[in-house]
Amino acid sequence: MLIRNNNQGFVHSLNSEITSQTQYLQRRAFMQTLATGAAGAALASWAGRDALAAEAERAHLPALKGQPSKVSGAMTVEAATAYKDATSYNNYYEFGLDKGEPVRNAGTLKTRPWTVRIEGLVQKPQTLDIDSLLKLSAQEERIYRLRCVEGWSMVIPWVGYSLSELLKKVQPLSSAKYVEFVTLADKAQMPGLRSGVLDWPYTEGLRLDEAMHPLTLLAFGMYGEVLPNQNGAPVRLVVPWKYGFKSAKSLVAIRLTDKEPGTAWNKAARNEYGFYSNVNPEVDHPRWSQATERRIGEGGLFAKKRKTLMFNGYGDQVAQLYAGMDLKKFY
Ligand SMILES: Nc1nc2c(c(=O)[nH]1)N[C@H]1C(S)=C(S)[C@@H](COP(=O)(O)O)O[C@H]1N2
Ligand SMILES: [Mo]
Repeated sequence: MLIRNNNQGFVHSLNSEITSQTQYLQRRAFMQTLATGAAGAALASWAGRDALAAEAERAHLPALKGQPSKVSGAMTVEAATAYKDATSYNNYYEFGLDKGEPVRNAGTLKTRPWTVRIEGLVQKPQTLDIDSLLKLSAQEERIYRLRCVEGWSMVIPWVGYSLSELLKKVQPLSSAKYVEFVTLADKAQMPGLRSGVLDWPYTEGLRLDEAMHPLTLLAFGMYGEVLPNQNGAPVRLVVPWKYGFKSAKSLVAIRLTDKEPGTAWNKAARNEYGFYSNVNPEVDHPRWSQATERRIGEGGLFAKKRKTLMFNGYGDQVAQLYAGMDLKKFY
């Protein structure tokens, strides 16, 4: 990423301790009540108008199953980042380069109608309407850490299902080795496209086995609600053991290929952002260390930093994908 050493984000986090885990749990309880049909009672006990608006929005998101993730190791026991921080401190360059810009600018993103093409080296290519994609598999909630390459992290309860569920349905050909993710690039909706920082559309890529790993999530919601635009509505990728930029927002195509696809950040700075981009405290970014991170929401500028964990703490689940690979060379 660009070095953007302004303190804007920490100002946000200082002011927003109010929306927290508690409020998140209230929202979830409210959603579960909705699912059981006792919406009226829940509304009475919940912050009225806000809840009504949110309810209309959430209608797009199938009710969560009561069970937490089945994927072993997917949940972290750490407290979720405050909702307000996670939705107002964002990287989404299509809506501006500063962390506070996406929340202000992403209102112009139109998330319906929306289609996602699944194409390339598959038996059954298809173009799916977002609402069909949403219902393709059971949604579940997964609390993942997200570690940004710039040195901060968050803990977010995502809602979605494993990308592998979709890939299995389209049946990759044996020649398919990689998956390329293409995101929306529409000048009419995205003021950030005027910037030449990246080569639009923002694209990302994974090796097929990484894409098929159960931790790799196709996310439609967070904190029990549909994704806010600035977080990548209506559908994004979340790859928790890689730096945040691999988690491409607002996907329009998923393309299976036989060659390693180019990625937006690798094209912008080849020696700084590799294809793999696994979180690795031992491999410094050429311009800064990756050994520690600041958890957004933790006490602002003077909070103690946390040690960054290998594979962002998901090593037990994913380390075997890289057995025998030199992770300094394949950074
Ligand atoms: N299309 C698109 N996707 C993107 C980005 C972007 O600029 N454009 N930024 C990435 C980066 S650098 C990070 S850290 C995460 C941030 O996700 P969040 O805002 O939901 O925390 O989104 C990633 N996905
Ligand atoms: Mo990032």
